Amino acid sequence: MIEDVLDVARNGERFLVACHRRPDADSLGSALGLIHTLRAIGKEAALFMPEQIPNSLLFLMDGEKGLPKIPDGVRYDATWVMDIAAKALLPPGFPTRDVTGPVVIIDHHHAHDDIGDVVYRDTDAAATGEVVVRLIDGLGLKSLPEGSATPLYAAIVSDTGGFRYATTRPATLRLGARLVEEGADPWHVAYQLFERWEPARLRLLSAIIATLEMAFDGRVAIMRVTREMLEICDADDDMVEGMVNYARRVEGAEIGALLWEWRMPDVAGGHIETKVSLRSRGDADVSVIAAALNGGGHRAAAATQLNVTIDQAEERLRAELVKYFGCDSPVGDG
Ligand SMILES: [Mn+2]
Repeated sequence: MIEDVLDVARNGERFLVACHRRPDADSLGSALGLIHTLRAIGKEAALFMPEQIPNSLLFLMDGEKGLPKIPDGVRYDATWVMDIAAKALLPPGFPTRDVTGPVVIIDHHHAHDDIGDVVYRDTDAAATGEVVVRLIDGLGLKSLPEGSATPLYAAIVSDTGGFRYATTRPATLRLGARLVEEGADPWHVAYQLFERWEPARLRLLSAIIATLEMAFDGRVAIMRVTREMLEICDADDDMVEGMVNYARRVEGAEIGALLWEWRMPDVAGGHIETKVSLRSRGDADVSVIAAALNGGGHRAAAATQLNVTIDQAEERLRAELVKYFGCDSPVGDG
């Protein structure tokens, strides 16, 4: 409940704020928004950031330094983790309980497992950034804390695809207006998040689009990205973010899928698994397909990771799609 969360903020003095693994704009933007909020009510707040921040999100940091690890002997009154639905998504090296204190979850996903001692999850919110604004209002702050408008605006713009997705409600747009009134610059944020692509990323997009295959009578668009493609394009994994949306663009496709050869960062020798990202335009529920493959997500966006080769992953995906549609993909389709 929101009151429990506000009590944590009021009663503690020193906080740690973390994002989910491989932070995105909502996770990092809401973390920074919360940090500015905690400081505005006179508390100490630090960002835990053990991973490299993607280039497209560096503008959010605005002089803020993340802690790659916790200095010896430091203890927190509570640790907040933003935009996280499952324990497996905690950042690498997340400190133990004696260091973190109680763990507070602020999120807008359906939870996959029990995580956190105090949980505020609003599955109606378009972004975790929206939930943070509710905390700001709940704490009775008269205006948005200094430095919070841009990261919170970025969080919402990113998770709504630029106020385009079905999660965009009148309240979301009003909140966007409020954040712009408080100093967020729409073009600056959109440019950083969506429009500023390195040449390698465009080359990678071109290579990914070249793999497009249509299946199930045009109802499914499947693309892939391999380690070889990344190497040839001189691209890195961060650049794959959002590529699956191009599969969803195909007219007539109800589901877009991207199969991605993923090098496990924590495993020596670079063990490779396959990530399967799924998108729908709203009619198909891809969370059902992802769940059948031990993954999860929303109706319109879901994913899983399989410890198999990319070809085996495609076979398993197609088998689930056969079950989902109740029909076979016609031979020669594509
Ligand atoms: Mn989010």
